[in-house]
Amino acid sequence: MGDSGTQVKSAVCPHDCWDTCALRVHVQDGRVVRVTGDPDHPTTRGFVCVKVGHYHERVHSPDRVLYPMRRVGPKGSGQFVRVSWDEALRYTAGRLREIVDRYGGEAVLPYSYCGTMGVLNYGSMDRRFFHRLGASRLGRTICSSAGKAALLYTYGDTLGPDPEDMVNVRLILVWGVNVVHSAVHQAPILREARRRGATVVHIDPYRNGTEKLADWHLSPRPGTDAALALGMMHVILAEGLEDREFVEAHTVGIEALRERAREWPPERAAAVTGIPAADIERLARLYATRKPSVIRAGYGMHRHTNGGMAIRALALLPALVGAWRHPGGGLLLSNSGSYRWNAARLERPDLMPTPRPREINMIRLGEALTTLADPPVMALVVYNSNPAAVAPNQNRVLQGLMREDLFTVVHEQLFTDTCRYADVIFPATTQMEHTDLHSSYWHLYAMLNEPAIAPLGEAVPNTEFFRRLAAAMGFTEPCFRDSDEELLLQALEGSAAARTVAPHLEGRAQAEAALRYLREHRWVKLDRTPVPFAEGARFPDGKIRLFSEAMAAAGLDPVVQYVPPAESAEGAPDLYRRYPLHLITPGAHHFLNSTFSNLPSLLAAEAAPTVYLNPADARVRGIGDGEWVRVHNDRGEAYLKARIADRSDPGVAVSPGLWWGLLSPGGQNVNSLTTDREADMAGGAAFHTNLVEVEPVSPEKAAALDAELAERLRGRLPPGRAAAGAVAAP
Ligand SMILES: Nc1nc2c(c(=O)[nH]1)N[C@H]1C(S)=C(S)[C@@H](COP(=O)(O)OP(=O)(O)OC[C@H]3O[C@@H](n4cnc5c(=O)[nH]c(N)nc54)[C@H](O)[C@@H]3O)O[C@H]1N2
Ligand SMILES: Nc1nc2c(c(=O)[nH]1)N[C@H]1C(S)=C(S)[C@@H](COP(=O)(O)OP(=O)(O)OC[C@H]3O[C@@H](n4cnc5c(=O)[nH]c(N)nc54)[C@H](O)[C@@H]3O)O[C@H]1N2
Ligand SMILES: [Mo]
Repeated sequence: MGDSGTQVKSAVCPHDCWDTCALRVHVQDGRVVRVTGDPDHPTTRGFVCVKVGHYHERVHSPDRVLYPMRRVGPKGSGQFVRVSWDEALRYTAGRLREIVDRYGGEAVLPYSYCGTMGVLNYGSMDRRFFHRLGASRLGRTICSSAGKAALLYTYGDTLGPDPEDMVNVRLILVWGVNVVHSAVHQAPILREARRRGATVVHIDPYRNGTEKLADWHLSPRPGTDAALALGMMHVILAEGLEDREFVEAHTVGIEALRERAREWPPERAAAVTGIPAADIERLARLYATRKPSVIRAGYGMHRHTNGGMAIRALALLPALVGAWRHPGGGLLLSNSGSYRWNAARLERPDLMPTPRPREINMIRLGEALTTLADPPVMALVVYNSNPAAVAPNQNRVLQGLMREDLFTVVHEQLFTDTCRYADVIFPATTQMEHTDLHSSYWHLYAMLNEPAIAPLGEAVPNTEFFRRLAAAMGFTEPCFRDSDEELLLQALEGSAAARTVAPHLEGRAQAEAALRYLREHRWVKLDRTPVPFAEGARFPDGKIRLFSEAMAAAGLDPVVQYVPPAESAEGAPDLYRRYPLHLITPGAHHFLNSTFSNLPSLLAAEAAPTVYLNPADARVRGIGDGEWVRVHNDRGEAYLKARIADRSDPGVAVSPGLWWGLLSPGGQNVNSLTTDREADMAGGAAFHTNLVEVEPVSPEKAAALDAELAERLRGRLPPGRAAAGAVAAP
């Protein structure tokens, strides 16, 4: 008990973020009143980001969906009436059955991503349900698939060093990760490493504030990182700076890589990246000689049409200089391979019909809804995601969601953009109201979340929603009755967490011991080697692939190559003449994708949908700071407020997102401009590969936009804060 009857409970942050924090939840009279960071958790260190510091506002937001609802007005009108769970389930099951009978199971498409990263609510009962139904499978590519594929091709696993060990390395390349906005618990580690003598280099076309944590900032043109890495490899190999012993013992293909690197003298890399050749040489020498070193990579450079190859190029660097020998060294893009939750038990792929149903890439949702036949998509079941706001090529997506004959079911916590297009909406619990297990793609702590408050309204977790839907569909397999407790144990069976807690036990007994331990201690640090690739890769022969047969078989360059981004001066000269600005669209400081984008405090801090322009680009277009602009390309348009700042080089515009369309002038956000083209590996998304033009708007239009934004935000800003006021500096 804290003061004045406040109870402090423990929880885990569920969001799709590197840091996966341990939370302290302050509860008063059954309401969450405050959320803080757990001081006992080694990477959370007692603080949370500005977003999660407002999680309580999300839990008790007036936007919460608290009861099942059924559409009454025309599609997209946002008119719904409350119905009972029974009625909503009966109606949904009836419509799904009709569709499956007429078109087959593949006419149903699930759409989910990482609204919660909880192991159970991310994927368990839901997957069983769709497998049993024979629904189309969803390719969950929107975030990390291209980069993970590159790691798998190179190392056979998605592992990196322990971030806590990074305080002891002497060189950190912070490459395409937005530390101050998207990975804030990396910041104290960078500071501590520097205090101990490390050099930090920040490589990003967007000066997002992370450069202030670094000794040196380099600004490559968007989508050119593979060329930068190839230039570095050229210098390293030409000057004999590679770790010969490591390369010989633990890699295959050095001759092929040597040949490729020879084609990339620093001058060529400079012409592509815009980084002076002398800087590329300096970076290469620094990288090869200052040891131990780590590349702290993010997903920025992989959200491009050539993003898989960008990560492939980065992944080769630590193998060349033997950076994997040292704790904290190597490359950290993802540690998700460390956890080994029992996905097969949870998801039951064996329930799927043979042959397996078709897979639909989630970033091509608009296309799938508007053009697919044999069968067409007739039902869409959305949970853990807000596709109307987060998916690329938004006009196409909305066109699909507007189809009168599409049956759309949404299970949500809040009334989002996607809810607007639903036929039935079901209420979902937040992390404060349900149980789950968590891993991180950054640190190595397995964590347990238990409810801090009772579910609000009639909300249920994803697991329960699909349990109920399965019953309504008449699915009788016992696995559709597994409780959350049972699912926790299934997830833990054979997992790294269970093996850490109870190495002397096996199977069920081990899982039970792990769950008991987590209930008592809340987290456990995985017993995992600090040097995952010190003895080579996770392939049967142990060799890191500098040359990859698997890449060749997939039609990729088996070594590594730079291909210009599909939308760029080099990659599409005609398009570039019409749309000469490269637009990148990373996460905003106060929002997490489209999560948090409805909260008054955070909306006030972001103030207006924004695009950062370089002063030179603004000047030639007659655009002043704080003015509305129209940003457009062949896919669509967005009205944004221009901020003129030296945050990017000329030719590069940055729009942090994501605003809800419901709260944006014109009703759409920046994804009306983004490409739904697939990246070079694993169908990944290319949110940062866009060419656009930016133009000023008339004073009348500007006044109308101000009025529209104020109207959309009415009642959402704290008292005294006008809409579209000064944009708070992140
Ligand atoms: N505040 C906040 N935090 C978040 C999120 C959010 O939306 N807001 N999203 C969460 C999610 S889902 C994820 S996956 C992570 C993602 O977090 P990050 O890995 O940081 O990924 P991004 O934000 O896409 O981009 C990171 C940086 O890469 C830069 N970048 C873009 N193109 C290039 C390029 O070609 N080369 C290089 N070197 N850099 C480039 C961008 O300018 C940006 O500063 O963050 C999570 N955390
Ligand atoms: N332009 C642009 N677009 C992007 C990106 C970008 O960098 N630029 N980033 C992309 C990336 S990295 C990602 S990961 C995707 C993210 O795309 P999404 O996974 O769709 O992410 P969010 O916008 O956070 O929306 C998640 C939704 O899930 C809901 N939710 C949360 N928890 C639960 C739950 O337990 N149950 C249910 N049923 N619902 C829940 C939330 O209320 C929220 O509305 O967006 C992508 N979109
Ligand atoms: Mo993501």
